[in-house]
Amino acid sequence: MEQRLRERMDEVESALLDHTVSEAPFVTEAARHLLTAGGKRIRPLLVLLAGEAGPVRGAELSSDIRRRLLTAACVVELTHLASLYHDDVMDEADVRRGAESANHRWDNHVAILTGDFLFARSSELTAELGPDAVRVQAQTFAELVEGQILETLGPGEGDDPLEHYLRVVAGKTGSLISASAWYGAHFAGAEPEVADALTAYAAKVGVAFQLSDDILDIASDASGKTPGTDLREGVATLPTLFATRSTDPADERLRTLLAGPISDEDEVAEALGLLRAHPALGQ
Ligand code: GRG
Repeated sequence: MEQRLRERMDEVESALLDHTVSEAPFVTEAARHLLTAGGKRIRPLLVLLAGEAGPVRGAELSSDIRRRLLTAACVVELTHLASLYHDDVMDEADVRRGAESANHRWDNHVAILTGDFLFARSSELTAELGPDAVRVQAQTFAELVEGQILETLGPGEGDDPLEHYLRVVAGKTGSLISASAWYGAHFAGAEPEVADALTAYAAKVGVAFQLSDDILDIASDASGKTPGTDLREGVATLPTLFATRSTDPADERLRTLLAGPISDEDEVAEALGLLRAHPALGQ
């Protein structure tokens, strides 16, 4: 990473620590639990990268623009963080970012309320950025939640499962990644067409990012999560959709296993083995 970007990411890191302080020491501890556990920070990084698309391209940004980009970078990471706390409650996940999830470390009440606290801090910061940012933040949050609700419901009668999956992914992951690009471009003063193009591009990057996350849930235990979460939840993802679309009699056992949530750990391991060896999914 370029030195200038690295320095600004360090500023983001220290601002995130500041924004997670509460007068109640326990709330600070719970809010910083996942913040300090790791995370790639791709959303704040995208804000800063899109912030290079303004008219002063390549030159030093004004202190006012830098301050707004820093604020926006914190907004997106705090929103993301809030969603991770809630997601782990919904998934009953034990591990996040290679650490104990908050629901496992404490309980669901603490995890839900810490997510709310982080989202409140994110909203407070968004207000500093003005009404356009508040509107984008509200729309993004609605899309994120809609994506998550659609995933929980599964495809409706007559819905194409693949189209449903792509709608879920665009909402729960694409929306915040796309908003990150908009914040960066917008606050750097980029032309509206440039900001729109970057926003649309980032929405697609977000979908691709989630596809790869879903593949890692099958293919690897190196993603800081326990593999097979989606199988236990009965959530269809691209790899399981490919496998269940196949009419090959050799896939009958896999289709049976993937018909619903799998609670038996031996069956989770069996389904993971069959998916990893599936010719349509590669090695
Ligand atoms: C309270 C904001 C809020 C939301 C509630 C639970 C919920 C609605 C939405 C869940 C959205 C969600 C967790 C989508 C998955 C997105 C995803 C790909 C997470 C992993 O992102 P990475 O790889 O994680 O960027 P790190 O740990 O690197 O930050």
